[in-house]
Amino acid sequence: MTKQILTAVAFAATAATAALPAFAAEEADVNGDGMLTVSEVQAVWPEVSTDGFMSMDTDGDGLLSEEEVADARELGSLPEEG
Ligand SMILES: [Ca+2]
Ligand SMILES: [Ca+2]
Repeated sequence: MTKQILTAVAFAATAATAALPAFAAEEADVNGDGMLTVSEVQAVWPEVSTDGFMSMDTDGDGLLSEEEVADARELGSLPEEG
């Protein structure tokens, strides 16, 4: 029974990843520092221009924090997760 559940969970995770046009911010964060650089963003959202990135980077530190990503999603500048 447990094995069946684990298989189902693994399958669901694989299917979700394959179908996702948008990535979770944690997946985009290649170096795992909790912040997204312009290259990390563009690796998963190639449609985001550098200008677009700068407009999302509201405090201008050159990195998107989780909060800035959330704000960008609210404004529709970044694709929603899943
Ligand atoms: Ca990062
Ligand atoms: Ca920032």
